[in-house]
Amino acid sequence: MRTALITGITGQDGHHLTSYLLEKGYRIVGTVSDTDSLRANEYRSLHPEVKLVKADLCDFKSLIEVTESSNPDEVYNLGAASLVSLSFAEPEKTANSTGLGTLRLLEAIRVFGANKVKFYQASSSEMFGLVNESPQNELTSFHPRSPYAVAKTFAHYTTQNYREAYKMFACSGILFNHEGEFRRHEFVTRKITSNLVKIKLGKIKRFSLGTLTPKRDWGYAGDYVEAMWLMLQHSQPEDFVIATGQARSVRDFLLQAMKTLDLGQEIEKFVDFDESLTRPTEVETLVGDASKALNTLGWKPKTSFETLIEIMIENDFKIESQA
Ligand code: G4F
Repeated sequence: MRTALITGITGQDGHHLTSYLLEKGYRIVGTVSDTDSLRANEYRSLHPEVKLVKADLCDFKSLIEVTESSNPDEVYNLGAASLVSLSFAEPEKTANSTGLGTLRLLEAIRVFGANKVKFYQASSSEMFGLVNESPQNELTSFHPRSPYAVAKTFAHYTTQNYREAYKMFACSGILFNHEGEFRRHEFVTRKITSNLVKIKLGKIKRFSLGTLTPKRDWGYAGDYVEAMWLMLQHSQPEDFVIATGQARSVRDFLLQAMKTLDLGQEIEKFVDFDESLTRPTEVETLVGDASKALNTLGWKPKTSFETLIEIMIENDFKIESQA
């Protein structure tokens, strides 16, 4: 039986990756910074067979201990301070967990047994930032526009360096935005679906958003975790862009969600603009070219933009109807 060690296991991708790997017969160990937190308890109720261990990306000793005690074949580093907007308020914390945390984990694996363990780093399309070409692929240069993206870029290059310096099987998936039923409410897609469902149910009348013009390449998180696993089964460690290849604006997402809920197409009826939700440096458009993943790993996205929104709305309907 193969063992996977997953950091950030209680996050969106952790939930999807857990289900995916359990179906493949893996033993899974997940790290959490607090074993009694609400998120840890929620996770445990969904996946009671998974062992949660207290470890923190900011604490090297805990990473050494969990690597040794779990004795993993594969390590998925999904742990990060993942809210781009919050990273402007907490740049040092972000750099420590998202950037240096990856270095600490790689170093723990190197000390433990670099040749045995395969390592996956959750890199982000945010690293492309102020893009110089579209769509973005594995060779596109980075121009990060937030403390989050700067930290992710550090982690990406650190992963590359451990691969080259120590011959580790270490690779990065440069994932474009991916959403779904486990998305936290702070991200714009979930904020839109959950608030529109509340409006549909008569619970609220309006909600606020920042700028609606930025475009993102939105896919379904359930499809993207398959790509993470495929990267670690490939004959050699390489980096891959994972994306749908289609850019949609926040406005497009909002209008499609309103359409799905039969709420018409007049945004002003429900949404206020809130200046405080804008960012000091915005990323205007991200769209990925995942042809390397298709040609090398045989991966392609399965879920359409419209179906993704239906999945999220159906899930929010279930939650909000019971609340
Ligand atoms: O949903 P977002 O916060 O996601 P963002 O910043 O694109 O980052 C996400 O995707 C990355 C992959 O490319 C991940 F690495 C990262 O961890 C995260 O998962 O914002 C999307 C867009 C932005 O342009 C933002 O300015 O939506 C805009 N927006 C407009 N109003 C808003 C809001 N974003 C949020 N979070 N909240 C708003 O009210």
